[in-house]
Amino acid sequence: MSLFWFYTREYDGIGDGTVDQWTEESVIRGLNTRKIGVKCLVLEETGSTNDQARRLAEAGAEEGTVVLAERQLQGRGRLGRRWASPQGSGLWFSVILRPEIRPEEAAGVVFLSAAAVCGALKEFTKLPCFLKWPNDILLEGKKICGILAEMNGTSERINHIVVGVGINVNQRQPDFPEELRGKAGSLAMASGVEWDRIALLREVLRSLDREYEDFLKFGFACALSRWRSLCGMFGQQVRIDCQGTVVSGTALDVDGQGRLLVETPNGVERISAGDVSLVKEA
Ligand code: BT5
Repeated sequence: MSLFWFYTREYDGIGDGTVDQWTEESVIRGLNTRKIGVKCLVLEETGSTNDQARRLAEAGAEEGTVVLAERQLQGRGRLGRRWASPQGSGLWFSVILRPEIRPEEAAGVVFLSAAAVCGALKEFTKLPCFLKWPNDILLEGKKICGILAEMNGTSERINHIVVGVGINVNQRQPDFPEELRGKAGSLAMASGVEWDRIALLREVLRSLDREYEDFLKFGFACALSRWRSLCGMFGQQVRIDCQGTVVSGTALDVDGQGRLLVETPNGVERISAGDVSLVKEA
């Protein structure tokens, strides 16, 4: 089943001259996680790792299986938007989860994943990354990571959830399509150095493993409290595009179901879905 792809790259100017070894083995060896990363499929190129992971999940792949691609040709975000996934500079991967929870609790997976990735990025880089509702990660006001969680199941039960994570690691501004240049950033752009992508991936997988375990044990409230501690938009002026309707006000908090509470001139509104822009950046 595994398609191994061996990738080597000399570091440009930093590091100790070691090379990235993108193999299943290099990703999961000594990872010491309980679930996340039990198996890893490394692809040179694919349409979308979420689609690959969905196909594997439908064929019975184990919980915690990771699908990673060096380049995505049809990387996507929410509502079918495109996700720029060029070769050699980011981390584009998806994880298969099979939580034994009710479908209405599945939103917890979105929050635990965002908190896990943001926590790992902060820990690994010491850069001031923060969360923007519900699951974007920003650094210096630019989006450096997006997460796309897709559920398969019925109103009664979840078959699987695929959590797709896209992290901009070593891109420079010209690597982004022109329309993203003002709003997309990367760890390298903010820090001036290139990062070891495999080491970062392993940190993220470990963090996901811990947060997932806690979510299964302690529930949505636990994931939300971790998410809150990494959120950088409370108290800020926001503008939320809810598919046509626009809500403007001050972001206050999230409620127990993860809805965003916004103080507006008409009172506090609860937002279930939408695109948030920070009117004044953090
Ligand atoms: C997201 O959607 O932010 C979720 C992105 C998830 C990508 C991962 S990569 C691995 C896995 N496989 C996939 O096919 N997807 C997942 P959304 O909130 O809808 O944001 C999409 C918007 O972000 C686009 O419309 C652009 O404006 C912007 N964007 C696109 N590519 C970007 C990039 N590389 N960095 C920052 N912003 C980007």
